[in-house]
Amino acid sequence: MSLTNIYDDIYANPRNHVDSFKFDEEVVQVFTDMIARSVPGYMLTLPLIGLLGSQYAQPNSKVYDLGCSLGAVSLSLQPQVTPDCTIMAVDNSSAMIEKCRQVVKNEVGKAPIELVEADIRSIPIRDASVVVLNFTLQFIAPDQRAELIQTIYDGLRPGGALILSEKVAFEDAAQNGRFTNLHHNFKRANGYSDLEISQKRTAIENVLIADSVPQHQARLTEAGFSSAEVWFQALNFMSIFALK
Ligand code: GEK
Repeated sequence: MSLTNIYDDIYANPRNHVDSFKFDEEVVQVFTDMIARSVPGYMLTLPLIGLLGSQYAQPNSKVYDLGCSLGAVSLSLQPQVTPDCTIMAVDNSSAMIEKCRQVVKNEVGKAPIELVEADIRSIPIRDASVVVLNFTLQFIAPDQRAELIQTIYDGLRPGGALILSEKVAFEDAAQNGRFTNLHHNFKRANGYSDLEISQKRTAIENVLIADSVPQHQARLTEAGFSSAEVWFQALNFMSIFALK
């Protein structure tokens, strides 16, 4: 089954009160369209994560897709890693996991994808060669991020890799403002109205908290990663590749 790409118009009509953003049934229905029109470079990162991941996936190891949503990263990795790997796709939204189950296919000769409905802060990470956090860490409370990164580091085999994609903030306020405007222009160019942009911003402002690239790199180094390089950036969205 392929994903039906339902057009995201969740914030198209004025609301008296804008609730905090949640990955619920309504969002799940439009998720593929929402993320593609909201995150610059998202569609490009997916095959590249498959390519990067396949270089570091070790035989008989686990590959983690943390905050898997509808399984896009898992599906990109599946044909590229050896079939004796197990891909652990984890998300704590039951609506996401339910829909993901309809999308993800396990075929003979390909690495199996195990879907897990759980909070990524509470699952064990063991015997991993590749861990992917594709736009997920930004939804974890900032004071809990270091512990999660440490758990990932500890669960990686030597030579293993973490791919961490995030929306980023800039330490300089003027620079931050310029990139925020650029991102809003990107959304406008993709068909979102000013009302949609503003209501979504209100919904997400206390839910998605962006760190800067130096903050991410310092956290990764502190956890023990020997390198943490930005390998991709589109406006204020980037991805880091960190090696154990
Ligand atoms: C993709 N990686 O398509 N535990 C588990 N899952 C969580 C948690 C948590 N504590 N917090 C948030 N999530 C995907 C896109 S979306 C990014 C990732 C976005 C899940 C949440 O339910 C959602 O599915 C995902 O993280 C974030 O490549 O929408 O900007």
